[in-house]
Amino acid sequence: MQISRSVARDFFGAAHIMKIYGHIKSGNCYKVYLTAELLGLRYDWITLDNSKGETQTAKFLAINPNGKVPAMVLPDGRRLAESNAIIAFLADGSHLIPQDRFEYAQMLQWMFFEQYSHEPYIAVARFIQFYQNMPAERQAEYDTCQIKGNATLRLMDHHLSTRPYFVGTSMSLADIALFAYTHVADQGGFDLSQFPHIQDWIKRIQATPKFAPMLFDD
Ligand SMILES: N[C@@H](CCC(=O)N[C@@H](CS)C(=O)NCC(=O)O)C(=O)O
Repeated sequence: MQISRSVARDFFGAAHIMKIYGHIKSGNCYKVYLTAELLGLRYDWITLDNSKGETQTAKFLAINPNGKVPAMVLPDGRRLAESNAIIAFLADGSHLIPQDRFEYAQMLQWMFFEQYSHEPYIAVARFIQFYQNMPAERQAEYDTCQIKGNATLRLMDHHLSTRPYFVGTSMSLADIALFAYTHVADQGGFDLSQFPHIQDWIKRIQATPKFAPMLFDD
């Protein structure tokens, strides 16, 4: 799959717009896709499937030596990895980043929370169940992910019980970072019907103008 947005190319075929490397079914990559779409940015999307080893080629390791997607290359050649860093770059100066200094720090708080207390359990359980079809040797790890992931979902549900978004009164990068793997958490065995405030928040995000769903066909 290659998603291309108004690509402008020079005589030598070099793109004048940024390139984003990723796999849309990956929540980390989907964060970047959703942010770019919500902001109406122009970009070339280059699909790399990490489950097929496509992130370990010499060509891609020259872009991200850590061998993980998403990664971004700017038209001038500068490279950036880590989903939350990329969306922070893309959304700089936009309505997706709070102006207020304290709310800005709260947004970062939830983005760090996502990487340390959410993704390692909810995304990993999804990987084991949805991609690997529950290999016996990962059952214990999966069970731990259920305990830790459900604790995270309870915390999120409680937070959302008194507010529409994670920070302030409008959607921010904190919501995008947490939405990516939460809205497909059922694919990792999590029962979202137990979390009504998360369910309402998911619907709120999906109703946002220019919202782009995760694509499941490639
Ligand atoms: N903290 C990184 C995690 C990136 C990540 O784990 N990417 C996975 C796909 S979701 C990957 O490319 N894995 C390939 C590998 O580990 O070889 C981020 O937020 O971008």
